Amino acid sequence: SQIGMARRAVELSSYDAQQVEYMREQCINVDENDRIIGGVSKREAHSSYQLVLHRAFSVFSFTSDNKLLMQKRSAEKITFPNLWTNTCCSHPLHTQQEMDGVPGAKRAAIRKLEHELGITGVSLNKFQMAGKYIYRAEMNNAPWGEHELDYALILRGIGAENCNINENEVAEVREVVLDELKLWMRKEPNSFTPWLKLFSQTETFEKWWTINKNTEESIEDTNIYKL
Ligand code: DMA
Ligand code: MN
Repeated sequence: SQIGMARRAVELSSYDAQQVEYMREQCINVDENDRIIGGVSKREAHSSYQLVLHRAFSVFSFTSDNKLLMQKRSAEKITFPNLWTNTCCSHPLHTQQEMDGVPGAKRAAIRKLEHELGITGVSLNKFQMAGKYIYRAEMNNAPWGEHELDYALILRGIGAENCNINENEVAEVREVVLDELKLWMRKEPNSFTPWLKLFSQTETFEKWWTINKNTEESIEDTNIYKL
C-alpha cells in the first residue's frame, strides 16, 4: 500500500469469524484504465468511508440448455448477504499468479468456483472474457460497498449438478432461463445484488445467453465499460 495513505476500515467484531478472516485478503487496487496501483485489503477496499477501486471477476455459467447457474449469497457474507446473484464473484488477489491480467482473473475464478461451489476441473481456456465493467454500489443498511473493475467471464456447460456448495459462502443454487430471471427480477427487485441488476440492464447481457457455444472460437473482449 502507498506511503502516507491512511485508510479507514469498518469494525468487524459483529460478523462471522470465517468471513472476517477473508477481509485480510489483498485485493488489487487499479485506476480506471485497469493499471495496477498496488495492494489494498478487502476490508479497506469495501469500507464505505473510501471505497477503493479494485479488480474483481464475475462468472456467468450457462448450462447446455441455456440456463444461468445462480447462487444465493449466504447470511454470513459481510457484503450483500442473502441476495441472489450470478454464478460466482470474487477478487483476483495481489499475488504474482492472480495479478497477471485476464489469465490472473481466470485463475482466481477457478479458485473461487471450487471454494464457493465445489466446482472442479475447470481450465483457463474454458472461460470467455466478455469485457471489464466499472461500477460502484453501496449497501443500504450497512457501511460496506463495492467499487470494482469487474472482469466478466462466461462459462458453458456447468450447472447445479456440478455443485457441492460451501454453506459459509452460498445458501442455495438455482438454474434459470432468461425470461424466468427477467420476471423474477421484476417481481422481487430487492432480492438481487446491485451488480447483477446493472449487468442485466446492458445490451450484451441477453447476447451472453445465446452466443456461440464454441468458446474456443469466440473473441475475448478486454474493453472497459461503465455499468
Ligand atoms: C466480489 O464478490 C466481486 C464482485 C463482482 C461483486 P464477493 O463479495 O462474493 O467476494 P468474496 O466471495 O471474495 O467475498
Ligand atoms: Mn469487491
